[in-house]
Amino acid sequence: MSNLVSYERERTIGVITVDNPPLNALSVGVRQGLLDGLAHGLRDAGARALVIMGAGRTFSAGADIREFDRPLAPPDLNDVIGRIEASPKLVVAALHGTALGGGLEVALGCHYRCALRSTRVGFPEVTLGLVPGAGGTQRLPRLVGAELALRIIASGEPMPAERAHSLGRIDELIDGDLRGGAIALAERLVAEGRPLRRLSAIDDKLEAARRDPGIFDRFRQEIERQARGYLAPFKCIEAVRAAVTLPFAEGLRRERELFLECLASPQSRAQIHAFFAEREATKIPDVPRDTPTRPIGTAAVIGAGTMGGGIAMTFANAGIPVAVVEASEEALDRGLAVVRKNYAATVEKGRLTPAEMERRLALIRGTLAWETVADADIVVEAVFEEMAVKQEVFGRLDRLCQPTAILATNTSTLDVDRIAQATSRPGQVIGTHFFSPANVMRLLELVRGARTSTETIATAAALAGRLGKVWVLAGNCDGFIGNRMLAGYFREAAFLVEEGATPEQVDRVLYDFGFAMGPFAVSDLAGLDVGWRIRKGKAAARSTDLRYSPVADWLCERGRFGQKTGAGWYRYEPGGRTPRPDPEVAALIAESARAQGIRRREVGDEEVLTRCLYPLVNEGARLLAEGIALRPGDIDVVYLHGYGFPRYRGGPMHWADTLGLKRVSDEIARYHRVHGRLWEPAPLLRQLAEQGKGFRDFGRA
Ligand code: 3H9
Repeated sequence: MSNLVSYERERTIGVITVDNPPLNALSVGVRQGLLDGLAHGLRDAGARALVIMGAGRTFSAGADIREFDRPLAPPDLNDVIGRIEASPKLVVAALHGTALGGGLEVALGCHYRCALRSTRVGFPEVTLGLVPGAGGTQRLPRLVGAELALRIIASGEPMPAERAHSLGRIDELIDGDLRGGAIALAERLVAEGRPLRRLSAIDDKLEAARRDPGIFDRFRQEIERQARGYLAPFKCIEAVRAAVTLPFAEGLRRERELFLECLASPQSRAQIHAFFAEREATKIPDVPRDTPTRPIGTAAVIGAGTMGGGIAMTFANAGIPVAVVEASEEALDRGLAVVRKNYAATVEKGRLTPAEMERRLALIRGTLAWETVADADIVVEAVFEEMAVKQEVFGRLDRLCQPTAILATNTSTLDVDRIAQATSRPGQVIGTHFFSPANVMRLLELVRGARTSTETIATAAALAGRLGKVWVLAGNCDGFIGNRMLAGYFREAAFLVEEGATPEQVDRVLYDFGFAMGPFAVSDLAGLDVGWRIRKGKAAARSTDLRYSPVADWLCERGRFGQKTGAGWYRYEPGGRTPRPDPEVAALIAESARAQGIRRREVGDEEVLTRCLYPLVNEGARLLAEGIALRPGDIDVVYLHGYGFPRYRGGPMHWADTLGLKRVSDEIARYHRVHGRLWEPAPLLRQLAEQGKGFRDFGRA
């Protein structure tokens, strides 16, 4: 027996246990171990039935994703599962923690399944750009019907054991001792002479779909919008269709073809990159996992504006009581009314019960009394984006808060160190840059000031996890990771329209690339006035010899703040959200081009794409060289979760790697020659390109 899988007998039941920490991924050794364990159990004359289970915290997280960058080594998981299913002795899967992907496929190969109530089961392959590849798409429809199987497989959402039990995916729920319960179940099944239920041989549940093959097209239409651009969800539909239209063995072959096709696709590589990048981002070299953290029992938020209200909801959603401090009764009432309205909208959509809404609202306490912050373990400031205001707030917080409290700022552009200077505890000051709407967007940029302590970082990181956020640590600079990179994206979008593109064309190209919206539609949604205010604050510092597009400022001067005023880069019908081209905007753009002596021309879509996206890559390279971002993957995580970069492209840095840095670097050098200093190539990008390397090699010797 391999040391990854063990066999032992208890009374008349042989127990095969997978022990491959941390999550019992089905690596090559585990697959071989399962075969050996099975053979052992079949040879063991004293064993009348077998149980397969996992040691540690989970049954199995599925195939070992780290093996996917090389050819799949034998034994094939399909063969392992086929052998389990063909076993002449009854086999029970005993699940706990998670049974995901290949793990669930192993369980479906067993004749019966039991699970602890806390177990979650599912097929997350689609989130990795894959279809289940070891029989999941063939056996699940035979267990629950094709229609439900489609939903489970194409969504990738894991399901709690109780629901899986009610659907017949799990035969028995067990409380307490899983091993004992599974052994007892196996004994009972044998005693009752129950049949070996081989899903490959059952197909009565497929009848409904055979009678109504239209379910596949209907499902395709249903997910088309949400899954726009992704390959895998549609391949999942094909695989389940094969379960309905082909005999089991042929269906299995078809599933494998589809799995391999997906595995070889750039999309899957991008999504697997995203999976590992998200986990890697939480590893900070000088903040090891065992860094002490402070308990966070209560919080306070300063400011009840859009951000403050959203941040307060985030705390309440995680069950953390939060005080919201405002300067005036009116602002407080307005802010809390928005919070209530947001919750009510969620209740209306059926995603929250009214009782839960009240419970969360009860955790949010509005107040005008600053002294309330004295109770908080962390205070998040979300006031007006101006240094003097922030410093005044932090000075006050420093005087009022308990000495151990963390003081966090939600600034998106200002210098965290200067804010920290207003306090006597710069070690406890950190940037927590939430994205709007803060209660919805998953990204949290934690910004480390020069003196932020490792304990403060570890505490904020642990809190971010409790708040359900994906977090990335950024160094302190203007715009941190996300917004600093974004400046070039918006800048080039504005230049492109001056040169002859239209806002509709630019937005269409980026939409087709996979963003939910292009830059102009996003600006109109977010409101143009915020950026205008920030630009006005920085106008004096702006270099006059650099090209600057005044069109956004002109729009604001005309009261065109975007959707909320019915006009911005586009115009909107009263109450409408559909952007319509506006001749007034076209005239302003033309005027700006004239004033700058720009000869307008036809701009190709490819140029639109590279002019908008290469600045992200170039600035990303600078952030890496400066140490503001620790890893290219961190930048990708920021863009995937904060800016709607399509996950199937992996983030800007991964995307650049897929194009090849030579190509990106050459093109940036060309833009530099044509457009000047704003396109100065980042030395790191040039260097990696010259060495034939990618960002993936950054930091590796
Ligand atoms: C599949 O099964 C294909 C088959 O259909 C067909 C095959 C032919 N492999 O997330 P965590 C690592 S595709 C390798 O922090 P949690 C992870 O990177 C697979 N490594 O824990 C991390 O490493 P590190 C379908 C894996 O408790 C460590 O384990 N399955 C795998 O927060 C801890 O992970 C999936 O897509 C893996 N399968 O969450 C499930 N899984 O410490 C993917 C994890 O070095 N996994 N690692 O950073 C998950 O969704 C979560 O890990 C899980 C636990 C929810 C299970």
